[in-house]
Amino acid sequence: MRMTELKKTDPEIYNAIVKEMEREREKIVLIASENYASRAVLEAQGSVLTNKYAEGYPNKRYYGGCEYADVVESLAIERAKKLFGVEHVNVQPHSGTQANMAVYFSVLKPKDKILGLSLSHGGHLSHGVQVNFSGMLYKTYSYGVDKKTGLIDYDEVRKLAKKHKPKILLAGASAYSRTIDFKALSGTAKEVGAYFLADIAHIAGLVATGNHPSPVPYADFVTTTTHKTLRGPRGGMVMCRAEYAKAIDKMIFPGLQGGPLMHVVAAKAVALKEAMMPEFKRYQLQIIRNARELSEALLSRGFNIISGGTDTHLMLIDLTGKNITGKEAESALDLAGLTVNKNSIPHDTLPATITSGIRIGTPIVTSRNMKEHEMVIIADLISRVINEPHNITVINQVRDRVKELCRKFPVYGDIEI
Ligand code: DSN
Repeated sequence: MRMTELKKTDPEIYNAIVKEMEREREKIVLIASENYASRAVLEAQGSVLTNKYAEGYPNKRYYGGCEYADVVESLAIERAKKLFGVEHVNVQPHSGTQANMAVYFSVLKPKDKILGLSLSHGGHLSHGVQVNFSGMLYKTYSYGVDKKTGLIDYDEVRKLAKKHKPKILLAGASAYSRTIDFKALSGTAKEVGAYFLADIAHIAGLVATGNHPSPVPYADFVTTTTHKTLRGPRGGMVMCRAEYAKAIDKMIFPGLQGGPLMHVVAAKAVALKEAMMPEFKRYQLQIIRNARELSEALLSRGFNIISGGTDTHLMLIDLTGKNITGKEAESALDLAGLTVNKNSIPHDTLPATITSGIRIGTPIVTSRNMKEHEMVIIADLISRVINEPHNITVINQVRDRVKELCRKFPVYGDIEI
């Protein structure tokens, strides 16, 4: 994977890629929604399949020469079906939001109602936020987490569902650290005659390996991205019962998208194969162990974690007692080589551009083979920076320690660019 041609043809882009590689190698990335795709995934994504138009589906294409595109897409579909135990899969969505859009467009009309977890309580833009198409087209309602416990209050969801009678009840989150009770939510959906959609973008890897209960037995539709805990290429998928297969396929193409990104579909197939390996199961378990250890180590250093900890790959830290905003914490930590994202906390009084929290996840550090021992070190480094964000000596000391750790746990060590 040597980019000799790119170096000659477009040194500006080449240099940006070299710098990005350095950044990924030399920083400890704790962004819960990111991961390091394997070299095999990168190779498939960087392949000649990017050249191919393959509008349609395997054996039903609108272009000639699709025989290898068919091989690739059929493998991706079969692997996803097997991995998640679903009846039907569409592997063409370009993103998680487009996967959700396909579900909405398949069963809703404009102004129909949807009920999902509020963005400011850990939900996602595409679950009905006003500035997103989902909030513009539909009448949206949201449930939140309990102020005291930080947990989804399932009785409250039921009350809201009975009051608003949504056509879709949505489960799934971007910044909720606890196990989601898909069974309870599907019961509520049934009770009010709503479709039940589970967006498992964040926890797909955990679900695939039995480290989080699967929504598949209960949901009408399950959507996901493929690049978070699943560790594949950037993209999405829709999974559903056979009865909705035609509607979903028709909505993805020709409804919402044109030609599928076949190089990305190939990389999805590779990631799905990797996800069936025993080491992937061990990897997912270690993600959770690392998150638990990190959250305990942060708690013991005086941090406040929403809901008091985590069952998954992430945690949401409430910085209100620390005299620092999420934005300031994000900058100071990044300067020290620890990359996180600012994140609203439930009932935040600051805007989403500032926030009172940061979100921290362990998928990437676990991909680097770091274990519980390193999580304690990372908690210590985070704590030092947050306690003295303007102390350049501390920032430099932490940065050196981060570099040392990154050298000990290399990533993409076999890739020369
Ligand atoms: N916004 C992404 C995340 O970081 O969770 C999900 O789309």
